Amino acid sequence: MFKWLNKNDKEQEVQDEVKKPGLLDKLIGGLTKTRKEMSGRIDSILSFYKKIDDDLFDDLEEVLVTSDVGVNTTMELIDRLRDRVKAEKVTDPNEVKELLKDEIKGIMKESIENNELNIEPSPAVILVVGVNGVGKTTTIGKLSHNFKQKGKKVLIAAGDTFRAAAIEQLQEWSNRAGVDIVAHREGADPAAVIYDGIHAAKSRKADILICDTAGRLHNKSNLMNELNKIFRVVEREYEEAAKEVLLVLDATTGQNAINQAKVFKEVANITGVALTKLDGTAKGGVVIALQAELGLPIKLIGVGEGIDDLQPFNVDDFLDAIFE
Ligand SMILES: Nc1nc2c(ncn2[C@@H]2O[C@H](COP(=O)(O)OP(=O)(O)OP(=O)(O)O)[C@@H](O)[C@H]2O)c(=O)[nH]1
Ligand SMILES: [Mg+2]
Repeated sequence: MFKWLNKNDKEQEVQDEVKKPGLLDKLIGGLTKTRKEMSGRIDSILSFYKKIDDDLFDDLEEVLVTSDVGVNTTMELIDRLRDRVKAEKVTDPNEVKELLKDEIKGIMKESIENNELNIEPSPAVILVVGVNGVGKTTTIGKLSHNFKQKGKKVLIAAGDTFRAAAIEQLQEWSNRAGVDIVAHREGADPAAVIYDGIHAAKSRKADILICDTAGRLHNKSNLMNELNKIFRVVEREYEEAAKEVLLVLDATTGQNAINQAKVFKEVANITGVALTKLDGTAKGGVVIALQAELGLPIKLIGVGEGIDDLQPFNVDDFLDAIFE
């Protein structure tokens, strides 16, 4: 069976290289673990059954739930799959995988119509939020690089003033990406940094201001207070800017990422998710839960630690990469 999988992987890679070299390759490479886990288990089930019956659906349900797809979404998917199998009079278990993939695409597209960052028209401000260590600073570095390559003028504000090292790390990324940064000292008021960032963005005519924030989640009201102060400054000082509140989540944490998303959704008007570290995990199913179950648009995905390892999220490419 693995031979079969490997062969298909290769064929897909060749096809994709012709279509879009680079990005898709990286996506397919980064999602190897998720593909083996989710798609591999689905293949085993489907090759085990000779006909499509309730047991087959039960087994599929279990794979989806244990892949962090989310219970409600799994139920809905299995229902839709049953209907589809019945309506199209499908009898061969081997045909079920393609139908499942199709239904997952459907459910993800129906939940969210638009996975684009809210950065048009310029100027725009992106507030990057999320708990410690999920990859906020790295994502800001990669994102700055991507925007710069597209000819945008980017400015970064070092709103994580909790540690000196956080400011230095962001400075390093700003050098790497070749964009300007506004920073204060360790311990400064984050809202004051954002204030300065906004005024610098205006005077330097930046297209996009990207703001780092500290990810301390001691408790919900503390987080809410800190973020609200920043949001108020942005509303008051940069009314004209397009606004994106980007929640960064670490895909390797699976269910924890879902729980963090729920908390942040309660305290902030999250407009998008950047899901990092998809390269190191078999828990890529979390993408489906976040978008279809929580209604949060996945806008960016991290597939490595390098400056080029951040991609816009595309449902079709993502599911093709998982389900090959
Ligand atoms: N493999 C992989 N590693 C990543 C990715 N994104 C971030 N990382 C790594 O995750 C670690 C934490 O990243 P940071 O950007 O410092 O995370 P942060 O959210 O800013 O952390 P704090 O500032 O401590 O709250 C670093 O070692 C990054 O290299 C990714 O997409 N893939
Ligand atoms: Mg950081």
